Amino acid sequence: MAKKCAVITGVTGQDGAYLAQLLLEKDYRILGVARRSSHFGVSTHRLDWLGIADHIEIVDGDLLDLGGLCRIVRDARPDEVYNLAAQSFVKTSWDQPVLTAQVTGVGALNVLEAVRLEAPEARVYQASSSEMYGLIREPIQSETTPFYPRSPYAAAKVFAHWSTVNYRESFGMHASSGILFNHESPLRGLEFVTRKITDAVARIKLGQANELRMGNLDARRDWGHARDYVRAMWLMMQQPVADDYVVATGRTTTVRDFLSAAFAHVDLNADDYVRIDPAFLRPAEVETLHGDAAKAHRILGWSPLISLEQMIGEMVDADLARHRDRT
Ligand code: NDP
Ligand code: GDR
Repeated sequence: MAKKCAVITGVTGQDGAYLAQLLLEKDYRILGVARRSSHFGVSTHRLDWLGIADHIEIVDGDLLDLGGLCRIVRDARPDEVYNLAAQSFVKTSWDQPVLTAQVTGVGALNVLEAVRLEAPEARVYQASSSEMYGLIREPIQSETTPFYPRSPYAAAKVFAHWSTVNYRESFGMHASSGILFNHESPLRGLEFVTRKITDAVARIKLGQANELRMGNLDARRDWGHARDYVRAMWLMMQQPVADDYVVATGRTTTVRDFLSAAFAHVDLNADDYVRIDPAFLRPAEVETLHGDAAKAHRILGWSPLISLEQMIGEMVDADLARHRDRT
C-alpha cells in the first residue's frame, strides 16, 4: 500500500516538529512547507533536536502565496494537510496587526482554497486557538462557548476558524478545527511565557543571569504538552466526518504558580529573582482560560498523558542541558 502523504505548514515551529515526528512513526511521507529567508537553508533546529530533519521533504512556500500553495498541493496530492503556520505570538500582533491578519487569517483561507482547487478530497486541519474565547463568556470553555477575541491575533484566528467551518459546509470538504489551549514543550519559542521562565530558571541556576522580568503574573492558562496535543490533531484527521474539537487539560494555573514550580524544580525561590516590568503587559489581556475537552475524550478517545509538573521538569532540565553545553 502507498504511504499516506501529509503536508504540514509551520513544520519549523513547535507543533510542526512534534507532528512530523508522530506522522513519521506512522510511516507517512511528509512535505514540510517552509518560507525562504536570506540565510542559506531552512532553520530546522527543532527538527534537528528531535533527530528527524533528514526524514522530511522541505518545500518552499509562504502562507501569503496562494499560487505556491496550489503548486505544492497539486504536486503532492496529499491525504492530509495540517495548517500550523501563523504569526503566533499574541503580543506581537498589536505591533503587526495587518501582517497577523494576512498570515494567521487570510493565510488559512489560502490553504483551504489551495486544497479546494487542487485536491478537494484531502483532509484539512486548521490550528484554531483558545485565544478566540478571549474575554470569556463562560467559566469553562467548550466548542459551544461564544468567541470574544481580545487581540489582532485572536481576531485573525476567528476568521480562519469560521472559514474552515464554511469550507466544510459550503464545499463538503473534510476540514476540521482543533481549538487548542496553550501547549508547551522544550521546543516552545523563547518569547512565550513558559519557555521564557524555564530558560531563565536554567540560566539563573547556572549563574548566567540574576533576574527575570515578567508581565501579568495573575493570568491563568490551561497548559498542556505539545506532544499530547499533536496526537489530537492526527485523531481528528482519522474521523469519518470532519468537526471541531476543544483540546485542553481541564486544569487552569496562574503564571505565578508556573513560576514557583519552575524555580522549585531547581531548589530556588521565584520571589528572589522575579521583577514586574510593564513592558510585558498587553493592551488587552486574556485573564483566564479553562477548557472542557469532553468531546475530544468522547469521540476521539483523546486524553492528555503528560502532567503540568512533568512538563515543567522536562522543560527546565532541557534548558539546563542547553545552557550547560554553552559554557
Ligand atoms: P510557532 O510559532 O512555533 O510556529 C509557527 C510556524 O509558522 C513556524 O514554522 C513559522 O515559520 C511558520 N510561519 C509563520 N509565518 C509564515 C508564513 N507567512 N508562511 C509560512 N509559514 C509561516 O507556533 P506553534 O507551533 O506553537 O503553533 C502552531 C499553530 O497552532 C499556530 O497556528 C498557532 O497559532 C496555533 N496555536 C498554538 C497554540 C500553542 O499553545 N502552541 C495553541 C493554539 C493554537 P518560521 O520558522 O519561518 O518562523
Ligand atoms: P498566549 O501565550 O498569549 O496565551 O498565546 P504567552 O505564553 O505569550 O502568554 C501567556 C500569558 O502569560 C502572561 N505573561 C507573559 N507572557 C509572555 N509572553 N511574557 C511575559 O513576560 C509574561 N508575563 C506574563 C501573558 O500576559 C498571557 O496572559 C499562546 C500562543 O501560543 C498562541 O499562538 C496560542 O493561540 C495561545 O497560546 C493558545
